[in-house]
Amino acid sequence: MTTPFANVTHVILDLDGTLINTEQLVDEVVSAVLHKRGDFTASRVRKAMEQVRGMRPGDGTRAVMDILGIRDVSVEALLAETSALLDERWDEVSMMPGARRLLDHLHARGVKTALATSTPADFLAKKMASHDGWVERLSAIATGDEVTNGKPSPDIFALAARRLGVDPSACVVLEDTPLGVRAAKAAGAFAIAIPSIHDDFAAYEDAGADQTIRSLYDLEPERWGLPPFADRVDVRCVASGNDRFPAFESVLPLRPIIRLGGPVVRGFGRGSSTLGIPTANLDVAPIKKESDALAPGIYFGWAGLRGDERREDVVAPMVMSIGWNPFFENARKTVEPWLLRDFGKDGDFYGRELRLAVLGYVRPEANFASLEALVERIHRDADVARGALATEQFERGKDDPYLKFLDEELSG
Ligand code: ADP
Ligand code: RBF
Ligand code: MG
Repeated sequence: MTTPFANVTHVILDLDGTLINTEQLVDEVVSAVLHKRGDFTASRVRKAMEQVRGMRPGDGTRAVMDILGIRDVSVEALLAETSALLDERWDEVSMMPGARRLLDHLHARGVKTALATSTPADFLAKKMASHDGWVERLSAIATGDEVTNGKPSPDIFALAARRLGVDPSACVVLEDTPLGVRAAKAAGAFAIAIPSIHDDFAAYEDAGADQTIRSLYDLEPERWGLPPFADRVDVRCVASGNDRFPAFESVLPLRPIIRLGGPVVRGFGRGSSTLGIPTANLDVAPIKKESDALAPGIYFGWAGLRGDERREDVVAPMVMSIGWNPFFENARKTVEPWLLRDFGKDGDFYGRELRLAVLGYVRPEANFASLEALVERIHRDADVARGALATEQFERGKDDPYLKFLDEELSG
């Protein structure tokens, strides 16, 4: 048994970047508006935006204008400009990976939850218009317009706790921004940081986070005295002759499963050469929605690879990495499956269509002390994947028509 960090009874949730995936959209829209107001470098705007993440829209706009020295327009006018653009696009926003699972779990187990969002109530209604009723299942909502001071002030979390009828010390807060973590700690609550934007973890520690995790998939409610998730399954790993790892490992089945695909492109050119592990990279841009539905991390599933004049279509087990590869500090997100089959002389996939049915989550992306340790862990991931895909639950995933390009043949 792991020792709990705390014994809380209630959960307070930040909205943007924690439950719903708004941060990239807001960054994109606000940055574009800011760039029109001065000759700023992209990195200067990015840094300014970083400093205000988590603030109320008005506070954030004012702060960003101060940082960049924008004076030829009022805060209200700039806010109206960005709001109008965002209102056109809120329907693009989906939930963060693992958010639905968490809300369903807490609701099913009778744990009371509150939303503590910097968003004012009138913005919130527009933002949530395309979401199907989970907001109504929360016990309390505290919005940015209801408090005198926004995050990093503790007011919003104090208000949320009051509405839940408990002291903040009985609450754990889930937050994706350093300012939000700071606010939660100032209120006297526990705080779990879950960075939503590919980010430096140090800022969250500085803000006083009690724990930092890479996504909601890695949340362990029992660590906080809350009921544990019951949906992980233990799989017996296919022996790799490596006794440094236990025989069983738990994986998280994805509900729903995620399907994504596209032509195989060139990656960083180091999979085979540096690691001895070839990974068939997909272009992320055309599959942004599907890949954003997966938290950065390691997954398993089945791959369907389109044949050509010389080669047949194949379906093969796969283990894949999605994210920024902390060990190599990639600047862009990659989606890269390793197909767990030896293709020999047929192993050139470039340009061929690859389709993936992603069935389960194994672990978060990690950094490693050495290349050997990374390689060893990836081989272990493959053992976990083979073990999982041999169970009835996951084996049948290989019959997915999507992997066999049947949908295309049907539609002509
Ligand atoms: P890149 O950086 O271009 O992705 P890698 O060194 O990672 O190059 O090798 C990946 C390429 O190796 C794939 O695009 C594919 O053409 C080939 N390949 C051969 N066997 C496999 C396999 N089992 N899984 C993934 N890719 C493979
Ligand atoms: N890279 C990391 O930096 N950290 C990881 O935890 C990690 N896990 C991986 C797991 C699997 C199953 C695979 C196939 C790759 C993983 N990689 C990881 C990515 C690896 O760095 C990448 O394949 C190479 O950089 C080649 O592009
Ligand atoms: Mg690769």
